Amino acid sequence: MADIRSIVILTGAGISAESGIDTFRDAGGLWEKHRIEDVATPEAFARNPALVQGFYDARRAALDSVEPNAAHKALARLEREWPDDEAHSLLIVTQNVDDLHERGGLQNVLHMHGELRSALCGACGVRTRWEGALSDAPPCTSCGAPALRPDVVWFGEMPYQMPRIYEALARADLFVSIGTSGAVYPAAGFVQEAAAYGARTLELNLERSEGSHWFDESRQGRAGALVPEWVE
Ligand code: BJW
Ligand code: ZN
Repeated sequence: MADIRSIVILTGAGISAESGIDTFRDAGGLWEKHRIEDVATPEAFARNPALVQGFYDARRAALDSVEPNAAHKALARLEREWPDDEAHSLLIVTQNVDDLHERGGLQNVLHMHGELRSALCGACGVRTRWEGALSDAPPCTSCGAPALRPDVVWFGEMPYQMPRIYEALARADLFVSIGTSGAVYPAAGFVQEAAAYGARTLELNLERSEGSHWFDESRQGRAGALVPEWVE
């Protein structure tokens, strides 16, 4: 990687699969057990908040019994070893709402689809760290609005920090996508964006993703093996 100065890495559910967290679109994944329209849209939350809170409460509670895997740890190692000077930059963006990147030792990770261990006030936008269940839906301590919601980005909502991500994609020499199916926009479009600005692009995924043909190189296998091998 001697000629590489700026890297953007995008991770998805596949990087946490070996830790025991369900992906969305694989066989047995979350979207086989729950309909997107029932649990992952603002309309679903308005219609049936208890159902939606229950879905996220269970996934938040499940974080207690999982651990980061070799792929999370390898990215933390990359961050530690990456030169800390003005000529270099490394942005790790995750679509995941789990906290395994942080627990794997990563200092800086941008959660573009929010975080399970955070609650959001839909009225004033305040975000609060949240470990327990939200189904009792306490009022917002900041503005008094009746109920906090999970701090996750549902379909039809704007993912977090898009300007910062696009800026990094425009500067990147290398874009790496890890464990994501490439089915959800805007993240699925990052590869084309980075390539248009001249970055080399690499996919590390169990299988060829939907957008696989956009990458210069695609390696198939488990993230727990491919990521440490790539970081080496
Ligand atoms: C392994 C492995 C191992 C397994 N090792 N690999 C038509 C065209 C274009 C766009 C749209 C459209 N219609 C609607 C849209 C927009 C929409 C969208 O993209 N829809 C598509 C379905 C088409 N997008 C949005 O609405 C987004 N917002 C937006 O566009 O804002 C702009 C806007 C706003 C307002 C008005 C107008 C415009 C928001 C998307 C939010 C997505 N939210 C979710 C839920 C988050 C909360 C939660 O967790 O519940 O985010 S959906 C879900 O999918 C979650 C994930 O982050 C996201 C991506 O999934 P991911 O990570 O790729 O997982 P999988 O399961 O799909 O794939 C796992 C992969 O890993 C597989 O390939 C496996 O092979 C692999 N794998 N084991 C390595 N061991
Ligand atoms: Zn509020």
